[in-house]
Amino acid sequence: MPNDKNIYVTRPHLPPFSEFIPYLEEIWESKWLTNAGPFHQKLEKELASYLGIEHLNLFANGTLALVIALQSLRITGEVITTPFSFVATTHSLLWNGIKPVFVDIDPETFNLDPEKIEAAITPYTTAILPVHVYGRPCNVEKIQKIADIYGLKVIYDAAHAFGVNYKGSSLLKHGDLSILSFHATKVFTTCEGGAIVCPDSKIKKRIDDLKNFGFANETTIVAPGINAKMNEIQAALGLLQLKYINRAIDRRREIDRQYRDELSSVSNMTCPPLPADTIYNHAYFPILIGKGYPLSRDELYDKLRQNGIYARRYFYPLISEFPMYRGLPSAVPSNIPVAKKVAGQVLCLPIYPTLENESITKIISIIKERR
Ligand code: T4K
Repeated sequence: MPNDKNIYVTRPHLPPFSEFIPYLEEIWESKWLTNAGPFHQKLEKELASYLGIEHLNLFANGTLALVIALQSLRITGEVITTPFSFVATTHSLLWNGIKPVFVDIDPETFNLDPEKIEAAITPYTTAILPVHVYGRPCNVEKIQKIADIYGLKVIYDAAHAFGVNYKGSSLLKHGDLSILSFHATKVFTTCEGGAIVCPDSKIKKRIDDLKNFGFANETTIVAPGINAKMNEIQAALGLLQLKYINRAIDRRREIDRQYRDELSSVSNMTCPPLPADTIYNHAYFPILIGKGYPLSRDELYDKLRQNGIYARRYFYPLISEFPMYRGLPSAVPSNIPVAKKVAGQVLCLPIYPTLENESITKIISIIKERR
């Protein structure tokens, strides 16, 4: 259980409670609690407009959004993906009876290395499932080029990439579909929640059916769909969150700058540079601990914990090391050496809008203290 004195890797940015009450009153009054109610419909529209995308389907969480995204495009066989992510990425493949094929990551972006994708394609490959890890854009151009040559679908796990803009437009416009997470730990939250971003209304309708048991209308079931709907209370929180989201991201940007200014001079420790051509959401602040730093990554992690600072080793262990994946031929460490190295060096520092300057100073001074 969180303790107020501790500093966590993240905290949800909640709007003033008093402003949420009128939304709750409206829900109580209407007795409309779920099944694409008015707040749900409004949030889908407002999010699409805020994010600069065509269509968006709200979900109960990001994992179900991933599972349904794969189903909506009828993905089967093998899918190429990254071992350096949260385990939900590949669990969504197993839930669809699909075999994950791990490909190594790029040491700069921490995302799938496009140069290594082609070698992993087999006659069974139907799609690529890259992740914009920490909200940092994948090499979307190169990935699309490979997908076009081999006739593959691309579904982006954009769980961390809310609001990220790449080369002048939403990063979420790339690929066939993108999924978002609105979990409590994310830049934009509805407690639990998620979305699929899709380019046209036809696929939106199919996704809407799949997340509602497969109902196309009152009497027609078109697929063995699931219940993955977002409820009205979550959607109302999302609408209120949207009013504060720009300020929240601005504060994250300030914190990022402060860490970067203070930590970039620390030797044998790197703050990966901000992604190029990107308006970033500052969802995470990863640092990499190198060999000459006085402590190992895990020793620094422990030292911070002893001081009440709960930094996190996202994403260690690699997904490919978990029991349900480690037997796969692509999970052998020699196939994914960069991912293995980064997972052993990375530490994500606390970053969230209500993180106080005093706490930032404390974190920086512990990292700079060379013992
Ligand atoms: N794809 C990717 C790439 C993802 O990263 C995720 C989720 C998904 C897909 C799936 O999306 P969802 O189905 O979750 O929508 C967290 C989250 O549970 C998970 O959503 C997230 N990625 C992952 C990266 O992080 P944990 O196990 O690290 O969470 P936890 O409970 O340790 O929370 C971290 C810190 O956040 C706590 O120390 C304190 C703070 N916190 C957390 C919660 C839940 C709060 O202040 N309030 C809260 O309510 O997994």
